[in-house]
Amino acid sequence: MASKYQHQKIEKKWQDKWEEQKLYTADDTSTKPKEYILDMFPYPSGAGLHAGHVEGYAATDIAARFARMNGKEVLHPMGWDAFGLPAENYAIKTKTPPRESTDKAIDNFRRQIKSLGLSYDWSREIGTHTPEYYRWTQWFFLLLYKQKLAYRAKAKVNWCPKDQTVLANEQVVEGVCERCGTLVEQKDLHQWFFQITRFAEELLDGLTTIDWPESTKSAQKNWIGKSEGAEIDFAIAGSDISVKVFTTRPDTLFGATYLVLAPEHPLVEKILETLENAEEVRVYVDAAKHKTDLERAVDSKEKTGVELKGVSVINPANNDEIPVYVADYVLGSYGTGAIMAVPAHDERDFEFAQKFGLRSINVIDPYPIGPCVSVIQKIGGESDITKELKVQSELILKGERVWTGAGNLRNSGKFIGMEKETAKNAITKSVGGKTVTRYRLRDWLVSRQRYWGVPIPIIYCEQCGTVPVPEEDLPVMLPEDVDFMPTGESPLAHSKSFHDVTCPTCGKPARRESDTMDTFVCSSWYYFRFADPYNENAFASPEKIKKWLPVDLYVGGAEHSVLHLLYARFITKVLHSSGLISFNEPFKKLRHQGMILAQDGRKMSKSLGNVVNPDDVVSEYGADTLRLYEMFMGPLDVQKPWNTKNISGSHRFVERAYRLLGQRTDKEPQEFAKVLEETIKKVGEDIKLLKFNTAISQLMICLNAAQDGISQKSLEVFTLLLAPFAPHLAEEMWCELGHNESVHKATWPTYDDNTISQGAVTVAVQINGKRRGEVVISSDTDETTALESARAIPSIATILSQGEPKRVIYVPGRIINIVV
Ligand code: ANZ
Ligand code: ZN
Repeated sequence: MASKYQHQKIEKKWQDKWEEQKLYTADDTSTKPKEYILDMFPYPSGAGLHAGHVEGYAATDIAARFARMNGKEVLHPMGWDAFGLPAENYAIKTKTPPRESTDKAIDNFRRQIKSLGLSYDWSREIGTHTPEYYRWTQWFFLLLYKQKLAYRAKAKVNWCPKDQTVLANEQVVEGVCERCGTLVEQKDLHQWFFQITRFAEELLDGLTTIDWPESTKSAQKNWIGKSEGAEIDFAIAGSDISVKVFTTRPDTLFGATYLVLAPEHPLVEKILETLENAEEVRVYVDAAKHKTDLERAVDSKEKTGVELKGVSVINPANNDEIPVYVADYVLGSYGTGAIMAVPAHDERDFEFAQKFGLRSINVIDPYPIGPCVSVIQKIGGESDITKELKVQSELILKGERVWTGAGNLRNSGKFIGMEKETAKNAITKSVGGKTVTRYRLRDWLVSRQRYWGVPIPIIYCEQCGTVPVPEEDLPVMLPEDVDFMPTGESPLAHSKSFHDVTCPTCGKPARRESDTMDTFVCSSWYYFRFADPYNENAFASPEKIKKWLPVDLYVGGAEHSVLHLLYARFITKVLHSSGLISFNEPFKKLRHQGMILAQDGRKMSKSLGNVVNPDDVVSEYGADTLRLYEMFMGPLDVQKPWNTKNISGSHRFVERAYRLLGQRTDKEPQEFAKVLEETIKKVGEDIKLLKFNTAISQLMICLNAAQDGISQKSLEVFTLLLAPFAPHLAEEMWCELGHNESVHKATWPTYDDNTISQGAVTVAVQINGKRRGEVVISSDTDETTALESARAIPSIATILSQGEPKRVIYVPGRIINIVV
């Protein structure tokens, strides 16, 4: 046994051994219960691994190792989300083909990830940019096409008129092209869509069945944006045309004092020439083209609009003639692209009405303020609060304040006095309206006018029209000899060999679709492929899918709360409804890792020069130290700043644990048994809850308690507990303890509740008299050991790393107060 722990040598040694022994290969034929533990596979950027990657990967690795030690057959794979815009941009800048730069980045990522000693089954590695993989991405496209879930339609895209190219949303910076600064336009082009909206209801329903963070579920719910409302027709005065509006508040129809059309509403174009202010309207409509829906929908923005002079519509409830406006706060893509505006009960309408001097009629008697007013009148007395209430409610009743709450109808003809919810149906019916359910969710636009992506497997033939590439002709290979510099079209359109084909149906010359797919298509199904990565006859066989899926634990960044996680659920639902799989949610349990900030509390970024490179930490302190440090920083899901100073704490822990080998004794102190049992219990429970920071605290307590000597048997147990967190260290110790088989194939220890309940006490830990936490120690623990135990609390460790305590006041069994 070497006296000092040589992490470089030891970590490399075990990594090689593990690989040689195929220790982490998931066995398809195993009869043990399975556990599928998955990380969001990374985009292999040229910048290499980020401290945030390490956090998520270390977390799932602990869960995977723990599951194996608890008798599970674990599938824990890794791969590369390799297509995408950054590689293409890099190619344009440096003239390196995207495949070259991507493969290089992958090699670097793989090297970095391997240096962390993570227990991935590398035999299942996949890359979305390989023909073996993207063949099946194309197959998925065809599956959707056959079910009419993939279709082509015109859609608005960001268009740079100077570069003659389509821009992704992230390439539009404050309305101008990121590359040349030209004002970006919204242009109508033919695009491919996946009809995710058909699954809106199922995507909502499924949320109640999965163990995901509430914030993520609610983000998806809002994105889907279900609302129940009504469509009501407003006749144009003096014509037989009418405008259909969508409203969630038909109960306020009597308060509708004007109507608003979205700038892209077809009626605007149709009646433009007949308007008294045609020119003014045209200028406004053109200006709106430069804004994205997101910019237009911002609530804080001042409302703009133009009246359509010369037209008016009839409010069908009371036959009032009301004016019509075009305004960009109404979106063309939602509802019917037209609204009835009710300033008295809608904030946006109120703001607009104020600006344009439009009427506001209150039609809902504010409840509970309404009854309050009558109570005030009855009592006669007026406190400040009741006075204020009265002022407010009078303003509301005059339509000078918005009331969005409950109440009964006023100013509403025969519906006066009716409760608002009841009135919704009654009024809709009385004006011949239709009750409808609307979703904010839009179909998924999947085509990209880009080179570095999966070719869409479609052929256009003059005779046969749109022809899907026959399955047996897949993959449609991405040509490697193209000029990927930007022009007006997809770069693939310029590759003659790619572009000119014969029609698979009639054999005549035809043209291949030159767009590629959104990379989110690649990542919407990759978790299936890990179950059966070499299958040449299917994206994965039914048996392997049944064996491994769904994913039991999925960990990744919260930035994927919507797009990726929604698309993956959609694809799973498509497979389910096609009868190809038996489950309808891909990820049973999801957790996000919190962002790791730089030491200065800001986001790590190259330009700020505050990025931590995991390679540096691994070479100086070792992978185990880095893993322990990141897991000890705080709860997994919270944001936390890097602190280089604290790394040495984790490093000391590794060295002290290793030294225990030399502290073995036959006469282990009696109390230690209890601490060890407590540690088995606590660490196991915490891992199940992914509370790794507190699990490590407990390991530190146990290590401190072992300083007075530890038996061979106890040290074996301690080593087993250490294994998921510091796999190299534990393996080395296990070997030194005389075992031939890997610690990672050993069984997780059990504990005896009886031992634990003997004499354990909770001691409060204070810093300068302020409570900072507690430790569970035996009632006869001495001061030095108690202080060491207190150091295992992260906040205390941080404080004590700045200087040793001035004084310690210790009352055994009660309190330890540290004066600094
Ligand atoms: C009249 C009304 C009165 C409305 C009232 C609200 C409150 P959600 O709940 O998000 O579905 N709306 C309809 N289509 C719109 C569009 N294309 N662009 C912008 N706004 C639109 O919102 C539905 C409400 O948003 C609808 O109900 C409509 O305003 C507006 F006291 O109609 B409401
Ligand atoms: Zn044809």
